[in-house]
Amino acid sequence: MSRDLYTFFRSSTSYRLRIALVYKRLDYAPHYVSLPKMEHRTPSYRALHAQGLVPLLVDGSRSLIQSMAIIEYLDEVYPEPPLIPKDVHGRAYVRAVSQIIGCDIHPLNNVRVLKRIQTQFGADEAATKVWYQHWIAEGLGGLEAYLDSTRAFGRFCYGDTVTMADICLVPQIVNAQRFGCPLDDYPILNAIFERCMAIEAFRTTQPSTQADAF
Ligand SMILES: N[C@@H](CCC(=O)N[C@@H](CS)C(=O)NCC(=O)O)C(=O)O
Repeated sequence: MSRDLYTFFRSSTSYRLRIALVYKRLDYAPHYVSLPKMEHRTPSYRALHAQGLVPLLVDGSRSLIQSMAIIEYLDEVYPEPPLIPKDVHGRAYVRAVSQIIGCDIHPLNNVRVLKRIQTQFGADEAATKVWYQHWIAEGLGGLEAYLDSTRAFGRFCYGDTVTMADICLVPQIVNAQRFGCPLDDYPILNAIFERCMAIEAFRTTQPSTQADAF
């Protein structure tokens, strides 16, 4: 069965899927969609992804969008190794951590949002960076406090095995590093990040390794 991933090297949501696919040892053919060249907004790409965003996964005959929904899909269809806990409280916790990143941090710093504050409010490069760094500090600060308060983390966000939460965390940290965000205040997140980066699926799929990286 064919499996096609539409991806952009710097896209953190694409990176989430690259990690999940490699972690589950699922082969895929990458199709590179350049966000700077606006390839995601072309009619031909929009015919595949109505929203005009990456990532898009075509798994056999099924076309799938939204990275967290796709990770849950992959986990149901290809259960080993699991990325979602079996226990109901664990699942709620892993989804909560994932959604702090996927719903409360990432959308505020997405390319189209950064471009919009520039075109509508005249933010220059420096002001855009301040905006980005503000939402990272707010988001990762809250996430660090949440992990610290629940004490559900171990080597990874939930216990000692990789879950969807780690797959959301690592790309967000990589992006924050690229924007020069101070990250010293997040010792729990940093330790989990380092442990994840020692795992092949996280390391070999990072933006700098991708064929479309520049
Ligand atoms: N919630 C979506 C977000 C998808 C998304 O916004 N992707 C970004 C790249 S990380 C994108 O395509 N941005 C293009 C733009 O903002 O114009 C998901 O998790 O898949």
